[in-house]
Amino acid sequence: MPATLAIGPFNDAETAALKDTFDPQMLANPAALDGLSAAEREAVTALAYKGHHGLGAAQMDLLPNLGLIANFGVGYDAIDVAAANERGIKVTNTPDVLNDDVADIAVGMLLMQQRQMIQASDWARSGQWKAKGEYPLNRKVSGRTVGILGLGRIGRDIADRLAAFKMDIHYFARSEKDTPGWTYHADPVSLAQASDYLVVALVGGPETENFASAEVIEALGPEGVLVNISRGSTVDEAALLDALENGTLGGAALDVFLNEPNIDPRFYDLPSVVVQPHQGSGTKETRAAMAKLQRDNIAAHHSGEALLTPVN
Ligand code: 8YV
Repeated sequence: MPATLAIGPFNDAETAALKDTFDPQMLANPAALDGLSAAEREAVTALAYKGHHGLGAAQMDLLPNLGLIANFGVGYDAIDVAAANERGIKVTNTPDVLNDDVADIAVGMLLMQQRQMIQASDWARSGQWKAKGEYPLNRKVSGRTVGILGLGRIGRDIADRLAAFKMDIHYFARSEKDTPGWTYHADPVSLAQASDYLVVALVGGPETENFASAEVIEALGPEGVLVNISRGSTVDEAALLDALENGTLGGAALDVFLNEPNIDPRFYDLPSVVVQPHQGSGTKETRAAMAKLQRDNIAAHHSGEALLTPVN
């Protein structure tokens, strides 16, 4: 079989399945490519990729016979697809199988933020419930207005869930969708103005960088909450931190950040922020499905069949 290489922080189950199927060399990150011999690099025709380190032209040039980069994840902003195109390298991702989990965590984080579930849990555990009585009142979530910034597959699943919370659904997308009863906004600032909550569900990459801008954050306002399950790059993080610190934004619930996992420590000092360690797709069931889809794409490539989920 042609050689497969695996790069990234694959867990034990993912590693075992990759080894069973393709017996790849396993590298921790793209920088480790430098440690391979020329013969090892030349043998590689498919790459199983996981993680958020950049994979660009320089790394692709170290693998002159590479035909496929199979990404573990729906977002492939770490991979330079233009550079892959120039070299005739196909790229695949793992769409759809993670929609439910990511939508679940977006809704869960919103509830955690508005119902102050972390602080309320501490209140009970620390004895304050017994000593001081009932927890201070927080905010009602059902029936409010939510803006979904990016109505792709995951954005739509989030909207469907929040519709069941009797919310008024507003959204921004590149074009208006067939969504009776939901309100389209061509401008993210107008979306934020209309919304109590803004859920960022954009794809990552240069086109969406800082899309949730300082103006969008300001328009959401002092009672507003920003939820981000997409990529840290989609939100102007400096403006977000300033707005949270000076109270011009009410709160945030974030699964993604710039510079993960070395996130800005200012987030830890803000009680109005729910912080999650980029675990949107992180269930055993979904990660197994993502890993299988990645392997199926590699198997299809090696046997000359059509790729299941190509992105280029
Ligand atoms: C990551 C994700 O793939 O699918 C995505 O785009 O962000 C995640 O599911 C996961 O963190 C593994 O790197």
